[in-house]
Amino acid sequence: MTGMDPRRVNRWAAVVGVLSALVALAVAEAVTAVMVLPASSPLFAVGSFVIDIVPGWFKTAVIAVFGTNDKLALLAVLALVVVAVAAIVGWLQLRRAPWGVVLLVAVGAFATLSASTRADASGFWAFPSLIGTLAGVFVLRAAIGRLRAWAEVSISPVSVATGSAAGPARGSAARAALTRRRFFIMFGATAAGALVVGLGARAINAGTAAVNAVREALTLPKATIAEVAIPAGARLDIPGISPLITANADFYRIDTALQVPVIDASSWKLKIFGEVENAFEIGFAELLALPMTERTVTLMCVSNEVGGNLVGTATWLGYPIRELLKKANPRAGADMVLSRSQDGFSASTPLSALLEEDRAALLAVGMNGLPLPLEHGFPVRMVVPGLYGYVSATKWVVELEVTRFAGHAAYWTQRGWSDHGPVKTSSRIDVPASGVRVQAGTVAVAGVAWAQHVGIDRVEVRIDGGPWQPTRLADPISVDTWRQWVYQWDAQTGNHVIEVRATDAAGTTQSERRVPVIPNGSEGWHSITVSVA
Ligand SMILES: Nc1nc2c(c(=O)[nH]1)N[C@H]1C(S)=C(S)[C@@H](COP(=O)(O)O)O[C@H]1N2
Ligand SMILES: [Mo]
Repeated sequence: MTGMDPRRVNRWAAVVGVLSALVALAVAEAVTAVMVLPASSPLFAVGSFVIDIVPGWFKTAVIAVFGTNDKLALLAVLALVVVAVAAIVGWLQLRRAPWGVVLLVAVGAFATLSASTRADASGFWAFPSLIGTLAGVFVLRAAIGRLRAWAEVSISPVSVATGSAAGPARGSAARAALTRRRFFIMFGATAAGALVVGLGARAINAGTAAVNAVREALTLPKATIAEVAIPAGARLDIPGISPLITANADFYRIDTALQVPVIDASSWKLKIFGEVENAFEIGFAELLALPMTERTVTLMCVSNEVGGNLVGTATWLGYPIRELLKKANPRAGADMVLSRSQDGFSASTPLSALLEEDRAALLAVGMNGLPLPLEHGFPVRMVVPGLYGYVSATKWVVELEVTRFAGHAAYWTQRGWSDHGPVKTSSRIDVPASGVRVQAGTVAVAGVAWAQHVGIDRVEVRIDGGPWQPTRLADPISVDTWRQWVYQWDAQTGNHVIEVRATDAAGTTQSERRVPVIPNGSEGWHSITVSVA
């Protein structure tokens, strides 16, 4: 390895620029895949942005030339622009550092802005471009550093400087070979990694986008048995209180899925089998053709700490699991239904709870008027009022096996959680937030309380360990939903502790003793501290 032609160094710098763009895009695709938001990927966001800003006559001209391949043409042009700009980024970083980084960050900022200003964007849409840009900058700086090390050793006439003959020249050749090798190892490993991650993530995102398109085109049937209209008195108008119905986007999400299962509804099937007389399968279209029931139900996670937010209420549309089980006709002795999801999660639900005539255990397809969001189980999940999610609410459900508790366990029950998971009566203070400062005078202390399938009877609060005070309860939707409550507190100056406790319709009052979430749910009174000025 002797003297290195500066033009060759420039070419490699340009290639390094392209490598950093590749890394940025691959990482962005991966983040997009993890977030299950295919449209937030930078190439598509920028592409959509371009479509929005080009003038109509230009669009018409492009369509005239490329016909239905217009989108492909746009993406090809974008790719060319990316390669060209990336080459400049690499060259700038080598010859005019840090301007390469500056240009890359500027392009990244543009992509971030394009993604986060899409009509349907949420704050999350900025993440793929942001994190991708950071990764690109990291690789750009590291790889240009190695290129520089290689070029410097190869160009500088070490033998002349030291004045000695063959020895140092050989040493310099060896150093040149080493720095060259180090550059190519880094380059090769990074390029290969980016290709694998990028293409893999792109495939996942394409699959997600396809299923999203199907989901969005889906019209759910109307419920035959509709939820009774939500009573006007069920909502208290208090700023900061949990909304009576949790929006899908705000609904807590708990699952073991690293990658949200993406299921093509048309090939979805539910198998009902095990200790039954009549095992059978049902497909999505068949399910939608059955008379649907609508129910507003509060769902909750056993891992919810006292005062936590792993709880939400939605209006679910689905078919009663009871009817499917009746058709399958369980044999005597069976006492559990082991439901399994596409991704290997399982839950053990008491057969009796699923068969109860007045418990709306649903095979749900709709959530708050829309097909289930992918994260919440599209196309079909279970919802069973009164039981924690881990023993009842299987998302992406594909199997119901009728079996027995004796000798069979489910995903979490194999890991130390209780076989049975009835929801414990709980209450939470939403406002004021703990630790805040409020003005002396009348302060609304408010929140929610729930005792699914039993119902809430009363909620009380007490200040600084004083006597329990009744709160005003909003009207119930049903025993399966939480109830808002409020207490108008005459707040006096100083620091105060406020506690809440609920009593359910069976007469059981929440106990003060704190119990950890494992094995069957937290217990204890939620308390907050506020300072009154
Ligand atoms: N397939 C699958 N379904 C699942 C889980 C899971 O990990 N995988 N978690 C369960 C748990 S523990 C809870 S609390 C609920 C949460 O449902 P959500 O994410 O729609 O709020 O889903 C249940 N269903
Ligand atoms: Mo859970």
